[in-house]
Amino acid sequence: MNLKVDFSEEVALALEQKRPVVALESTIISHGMPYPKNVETALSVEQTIRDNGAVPATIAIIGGRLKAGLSREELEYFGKKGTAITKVSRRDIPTVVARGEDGATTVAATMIVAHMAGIDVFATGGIGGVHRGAELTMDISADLEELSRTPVMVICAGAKAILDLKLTMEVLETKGVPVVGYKTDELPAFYSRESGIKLNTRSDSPEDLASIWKAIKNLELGNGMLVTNPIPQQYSMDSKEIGAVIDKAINEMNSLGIKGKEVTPFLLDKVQRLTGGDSLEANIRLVLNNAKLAARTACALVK
Ligand code: PSU
Ligand code: MN
Repeated sequence: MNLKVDFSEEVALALEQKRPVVALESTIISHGMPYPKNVETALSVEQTIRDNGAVPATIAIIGGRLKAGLSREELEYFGKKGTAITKVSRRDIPTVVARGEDGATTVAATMIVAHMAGIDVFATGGIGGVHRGAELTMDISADLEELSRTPVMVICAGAKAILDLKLTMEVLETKGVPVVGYKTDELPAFYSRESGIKLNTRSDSPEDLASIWKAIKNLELGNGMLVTNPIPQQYSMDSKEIGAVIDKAINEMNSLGIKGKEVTPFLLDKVQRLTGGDSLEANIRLVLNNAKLAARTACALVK
């Protein structure tokens, strides 16, 4: 019995039988994509995980309770309410729980709940990181700190160029987070496969990812691990084109004076609007690709 987390029946049974489980975040649903594409995507991500032999556990807070595994109705609720739901990172968890409120969990908060639930593998789209201009604003996502202190493997497609990718990599290095390129020597930049930033570690199979993960656990290092899985070639976007759109979005954000936790959702929304849905399609494809790799890695882990 886990007193901290409420499990769906499917997730509880899978964990009890030591079958592979993959955690998923809920901020990507409420704040990362528009309705109804967000709900459609959440459902197909869950299906992809099942098709690849694992059980999906979408993480969220409902009525002040930490949840692992949401019903279709609950996914629909988060998708429909969108940004009206509180975006919950580590610092927001106690308030939302104490007040019995609902919350959509970011990468950081999802890692925390996944760890409490006993789930090792977590698939998402992109992580938060060091924002451009952070030398003045100090805007560095709590996702990076969490990767250094919570033992969960996060599988993503790199990070969006709304961030300063070089500084993001520096902070991850300082904090001792292994960043592993899946079948690549370079950090993928979310919408495109290349960033020009070399990675220290490359892995070419789910079994190898699982073995690196087991070393972290066996040695009790206590930190997480970041796997960066490039968007499939056929969906990859032109990085110059998307770069220009991102510059425009950042200028608009600065002129509006948007700060703090609103920054990332504002930029995600702006970029999607400015590219007329092309970037949304790429976003969906890369999340599905990450879900597949996460499921295969979770399967390799229980072998
Ligand atoms: N980047 C994306 N899509 C997302 C997010 C980031 O490409 O949906 C979300 C994730 O939930 C991530 C959060 O954990 O934004 C980071 O927010 P912040 O920068 O405020 O820490
Ligand atoms: Mn921030």
